[in-house]
Amino acid sequence: RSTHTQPHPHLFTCWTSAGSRRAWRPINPELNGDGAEILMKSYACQRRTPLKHHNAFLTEALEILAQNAEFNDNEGRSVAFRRAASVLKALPHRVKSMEDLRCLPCLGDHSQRVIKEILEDGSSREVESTRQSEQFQAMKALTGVFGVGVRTADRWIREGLRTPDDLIRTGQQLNRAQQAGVQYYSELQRAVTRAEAELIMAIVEAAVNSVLPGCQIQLMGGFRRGKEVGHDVDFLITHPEEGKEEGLMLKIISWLEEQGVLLYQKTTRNSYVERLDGPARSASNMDRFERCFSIFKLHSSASRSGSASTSESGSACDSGCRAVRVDLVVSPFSQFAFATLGWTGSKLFERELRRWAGQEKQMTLSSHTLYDSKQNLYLRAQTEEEIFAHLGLEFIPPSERNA
Ligand code: DCT
Ligand code: MG
Repeated sequence: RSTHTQPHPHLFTCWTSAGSRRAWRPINPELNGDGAEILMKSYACQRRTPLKHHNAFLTEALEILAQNAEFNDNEGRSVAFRRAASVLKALPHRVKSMEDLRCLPCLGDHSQRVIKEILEDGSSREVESTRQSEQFQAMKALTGVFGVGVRTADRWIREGLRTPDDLIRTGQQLNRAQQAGVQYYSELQRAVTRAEAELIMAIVEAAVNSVLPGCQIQLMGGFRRGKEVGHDVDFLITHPEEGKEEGLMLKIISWLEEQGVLLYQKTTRNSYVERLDGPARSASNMDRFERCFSIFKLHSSASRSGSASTSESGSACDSGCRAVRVDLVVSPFSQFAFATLGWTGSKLFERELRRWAGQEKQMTLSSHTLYDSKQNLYLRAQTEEEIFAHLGLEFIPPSERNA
């Protein structure tokens, strides 16, 4: 089988033999299975990635290696494994042999070796030894504490600490977020269900409506993409009259505090001013909206009550009540479409959108704006559809952004 110069840099089609004739096959994923190759575009934001897919047995393994690379502060390697996993999530069938991977983009040598071993032996030695390594497990446990990043966890591990209980036992200096993280550890480890997310939505709506009527409130992140569980609940809030949203977060927080809903909160104010900041993204890619990282106390019959924690860390509030991580973001109305796109995720989908904008379109995309460097102007948008159109991309609905 010979390959041919690609007709378009983002179309990964294969040069296939059809009798004596060789031709670019018009490829339709629906036709796959009768020998037709799959058309797989190279940026995740050009593809439809459903939540449920056919290759979890491979993607979970690759994502272990991605996570381990993150723990080792190796972002490039981590993204390479995540891109490989993401391509497999977009395949309309289960991978049965290495032949099925012909012509797929983003599958580097290392990812291919891992896939080959799993296909042949049922598991990958590298993945299994990573999963079982003390270093990996300790990093997972410690970065699983709210407020703890890779660098801090790594320092603690070098000091011989392994678990959140070790932090308490040895009397580590913890900041306020980490203290809450340790206190509610086992609660926050438990997946948040959609039913719980909806209960929290009702509380947030009550808070927002009572301090500023007429706001729009949207459930973001994984729940907007159709996930049934998440590690937190993300909300985006705006008001159709630009300017009315200023100072809104503080009012919402006061209301929630009065109701005794908050176990923890840290609010950062909106620091984005287009006129002063321009389109450049901050190094961390974080947006700069008014934002509140919080832990809600949820009383509910829908939320499973009474954590059966036996460890010192993680004892939640009283039984019948549950701690849940909640992120609140307030956006000016004119930036709402960009904020919506930026806060829907997945993280890889967002990263790929920004990479597409920069590399293919000479544009800068953030959760605030889209800037066109060739025309030297900001491209405005009222809807996500308009942003995809500005970027020259087919619109991908949230439920298919699970890259
Ligand atoms: N986000 C991003 N880049 C990051 C962090 C977040 O683009 N580094 C965006 C994408 C998703 C959204 O913010 C919410 O983030 P998370 O809650 O971390 O992700 P999630 O998809 O909602 O995952 P989960 O279901 O586990 O909460
Ligand atoms: Mg989330």
